Amino acid sequence: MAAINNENDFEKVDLVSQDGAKAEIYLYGGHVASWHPAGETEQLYLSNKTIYKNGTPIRGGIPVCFPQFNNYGTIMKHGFARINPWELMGVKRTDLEARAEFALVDTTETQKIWPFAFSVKLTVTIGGQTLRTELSVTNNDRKPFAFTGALHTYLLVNDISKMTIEGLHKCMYKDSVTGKTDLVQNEEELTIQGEVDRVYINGPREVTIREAGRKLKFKSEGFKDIVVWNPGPEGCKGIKDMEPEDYRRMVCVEAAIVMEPQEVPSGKTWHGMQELTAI
Ligand code: TA6
Repeated sequence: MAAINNENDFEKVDLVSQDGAKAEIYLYGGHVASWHPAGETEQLYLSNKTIYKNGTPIRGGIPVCFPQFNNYGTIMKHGFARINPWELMGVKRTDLEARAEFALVDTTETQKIWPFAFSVKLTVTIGGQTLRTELSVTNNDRKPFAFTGALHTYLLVNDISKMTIEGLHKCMYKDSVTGKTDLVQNEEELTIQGEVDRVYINGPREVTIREAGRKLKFKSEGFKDIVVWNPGPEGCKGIKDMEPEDYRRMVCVEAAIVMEPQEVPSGKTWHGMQELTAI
């Protein structure tokens, strides 16, 4: 069911809906690497310098960060979901949508890092102008657990200096560059000049990414926070799997759980969703 990509030998699913929307999802990381809304061009940034190697996360697309966001916890940065193989559970097509489901469950290796029995389901749905990514986390353990995480979405932009993000006015955020907390965004619209790394705490359910001739609506549910990240020129030079100028053509806007870990009692399931719509 999953086609082999010959360039890098990582298995991926090429999802196509009846109206021509397309997505590519690697089993490695359960990683959405490409999305074209129906009749439109690529909307996700994927680095040309991505290293397709076990143990290294794919740079771009939508890495799934689980069970840890960045260093908010005790295990490796952004958790292990993005560097582990997921299983393809099925692909479905209706008149309106195409959908693929992936699963990641605990192994002896993950148990050594994070001692819990879990199953995570990722559902990727495309159709028309929308890409929906749903994540559900089930606790199969006898004890409760808590996790942080994100759908670390790299959006492709034409020119970062001309892009704005609307919907974050008056929102409270932590500046991860300076470490300052309890800040409030006074600007009506967020523009990116230099390095930006912010966690909007209990962020809005909807923001809009706007460029000349293009608008992308970002919606989320279940994920309490929103992260906005661009490494800026200096930061980008230090990232070995990005071109030095790539900060100009990407911005990460991420449905995330950062500041308050999500608890999942034994036997229960948490659900979260992120939806992008090109307008
Ligand atoms: O989501 C933003 C962030 O946590 C930044 O602090 C930055 O480190 C970025 O993720 C990328 O992390 P990575 O481990 O993929 O290089």
